[in-house]
Amino acid sequence: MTATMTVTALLTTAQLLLVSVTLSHGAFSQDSPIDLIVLNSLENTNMTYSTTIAYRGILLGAMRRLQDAPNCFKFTTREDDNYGPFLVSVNGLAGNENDRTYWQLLAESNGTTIIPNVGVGCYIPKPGERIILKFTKY
Ligand code: B12
Repeated sequence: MTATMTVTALLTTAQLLLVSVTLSHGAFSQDSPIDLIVLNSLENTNMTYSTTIAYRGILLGAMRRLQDAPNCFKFTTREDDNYGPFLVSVNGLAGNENDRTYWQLLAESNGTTIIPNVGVGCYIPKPGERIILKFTKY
């Protein structure tokens, strides 16, 4: 009788722990697919890549995974003391202060496009969101 009660108590504790971990960590989620569009607005060219984003993962992680996969996506960043990684070049094309060009980060979902107020090292894409890296002028 006592042994049964102890086992029941232990099981209940374990279940509570699992529920608490699930609530705080959002279950044991799998990576979600996202599209990454590389858009050169000055030459009117674009390329679409598919990659995955970890649960609540940063965009930079998805970009690194894509870069490590056998496709043509390449990028470089420069570390900024205050804001983290600044996206310098994509597929060999770099922004340039003289030409006032840069890679802008955009995110599109349900037909609405936003300009995130953080860079690739901080932005957390939502599942299904389309990320646009747009070569443009400022
Ligand atoms: C000018 C400016 C830009 C210019 C910088 C180029 C230039 N030569 O002027 C351009 C247009 C390229 C730019 C781009 C972006 N910017 Co900006 N930018 C600014 C701004 C208005 C002034 C920066 C400045 O000149 N400081 C004075 C100089 C002397 O200091 P500095 O340290 O040398 O400045 C450099 C850094 O700030 C860097 N920089 C500028 N923006 C960003 C963004 C990120 C993520 C990083 C890592 C570095 C960085 O470029 C500056 C010149 O070299 C600040 C807001 C502010 N009032 O500070 C926002 C600001 C820094 N930018 C911001 C953002 C979000 C971006 C973008 C990510 C926007 C987007 N969605 O595309 C992109 C960067 C994309 C990428 N390629 O990684 C945010 C950063 C917040 C954060 N916590 O990440 C700020 C604070 C504005 C905001 N929304 O609140 N930006």
